[in-house]
Amino acid sequence: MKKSALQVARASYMPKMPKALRGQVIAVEGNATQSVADQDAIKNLFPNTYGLPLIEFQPAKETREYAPIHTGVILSGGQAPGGHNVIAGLFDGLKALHPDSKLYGFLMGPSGLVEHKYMELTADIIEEYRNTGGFDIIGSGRTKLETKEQFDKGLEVLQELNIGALVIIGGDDSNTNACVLAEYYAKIGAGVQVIGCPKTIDGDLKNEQIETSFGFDTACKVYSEVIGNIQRDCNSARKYWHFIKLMGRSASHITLECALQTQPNYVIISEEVEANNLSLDDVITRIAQIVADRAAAGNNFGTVLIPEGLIEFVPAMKALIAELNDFLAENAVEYARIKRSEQRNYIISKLSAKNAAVFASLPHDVARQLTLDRDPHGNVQVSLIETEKLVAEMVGAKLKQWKEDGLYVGKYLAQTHFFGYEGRCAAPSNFDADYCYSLGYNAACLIGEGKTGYMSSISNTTAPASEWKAGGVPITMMMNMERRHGEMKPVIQKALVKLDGAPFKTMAAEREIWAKETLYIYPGPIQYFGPTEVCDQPTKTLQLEQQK
Ligand code: FBP
Repeated sequence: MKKSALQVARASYMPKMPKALRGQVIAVEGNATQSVADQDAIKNLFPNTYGLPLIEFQPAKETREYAPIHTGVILSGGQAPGGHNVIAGLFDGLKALHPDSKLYGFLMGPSGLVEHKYMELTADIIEEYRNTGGFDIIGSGRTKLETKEQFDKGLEVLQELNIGALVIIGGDDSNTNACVLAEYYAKIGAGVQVIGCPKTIDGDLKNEQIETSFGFDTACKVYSEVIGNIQRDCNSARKYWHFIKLMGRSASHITLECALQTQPNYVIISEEVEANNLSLDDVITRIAQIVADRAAAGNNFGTVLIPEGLIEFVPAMKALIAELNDFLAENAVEYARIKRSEQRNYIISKLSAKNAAVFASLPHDVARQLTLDRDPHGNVQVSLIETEKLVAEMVGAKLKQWKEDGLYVGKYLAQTHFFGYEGRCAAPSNFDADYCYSLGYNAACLIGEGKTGYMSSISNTTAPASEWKAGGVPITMMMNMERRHGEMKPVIQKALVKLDGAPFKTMAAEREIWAKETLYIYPGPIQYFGPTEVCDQPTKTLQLEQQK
């Protein structure tokens, strides 16, 4: 494969690691843990993996002999920068346990395990992928591992390859499945440990123990670079309003982080919309007012950041989506038989009166996008809903009305953008390169200690990497019961933006002035070589959250 000069130079980057992981480790165990909510239900469902203690690794005083352990690895769900370094760290960690340990990659996500598609990851292959973006080393997929048949089928290939541990690199849903699998293999005495790693650009897999998911840092820096470029263009031509939708599923972490990095004229935070019980019209009115005020000051331009999950948080839309989710799950076969031209009326006829009215009031495209297939975990595919166009058009319609009423004079030309896929496979920032390598290496340590049902955890991440803490968090500790596909299921609780958290409060304290004045920040591209303050800074979200 031909490589760019940067890729060649980057290949030799040695990820920085916590001191504790630089030699052999001992596991220091804390007290028994419990799930964040629904303790009885989760305990019943996970009798073998519930209540395990938190683990922190410390440097070992005496060296120990480890037997070789063959391990499988799966990349699950959406790509996130740094996945290759998790695998590289895991490989190096397993080899440090015993040079005869082998690493197998299951191909194209969890389906590789079920369909017995795999490859051995040798030192030569790993070398090619160190510090690179993407998940192409083994590919990724969204197959949900949830049935006994899938687990048993997977076990066949694990036993055939003499694999004693499986590492699942995924988001909240994939780590939930990792835990279900750990529980099942523990229950049947399969002799396979299962360890999870926190991946997702969305930043919504975090809690007291897991400070951030990998990929969030790089993806936000890539989006912020491009938002900065748009802002500079916007401030040069002074003729467009740019509506920029950002990935992130339900949570607005990416949007909030990008706002902190770039200071746009307005940023919508879905969690705030819900908390304040705002209608879509309230949100549109606020933006139109900012456009009108800036126009009055001679500024017919600006930028608005929109989280891709917005629609789900507008209370009326949320109720509609919840009913649609259940309806489509229960009537999938019948719905599939309805002609496309009749689907809209069919849905309207089946929904409760209130939700049918909301559905009918939506532009046809947006309404249809809400009925598209859910992903395998039952989530609405919000990246397919063109909220940026919806918002830009609705603001335009409101301004037109205000113009007719003599309330607004100004020009309004809108451009829309959606940034998501652009950032998911970027070459990892130094932070993600270091964090991911440590997560993978640490997963090997958890395997060496015989643990199962744990998520690899690296914390104290705003300190220099040498001071990071390494250990494991029982996955059941992060779980609660939620409704999915019409049924109550145990799932890892998604972390949404906290309105009383420092990142939101910092943005909220500044936003009036961002709206009025033009205070754009142009962050520029990620830097890999140079001073620490340019190359090694974690996200503003992490810095503000960890500020004591
Ligand atoms: P994960 O939750 O699997 O990490 O995926 C994140 C994400 O990039 C979301 O931000 C986005 O909504 C979704 O994946 C898009 O899914 P797909 O890759 O299937 O188009």
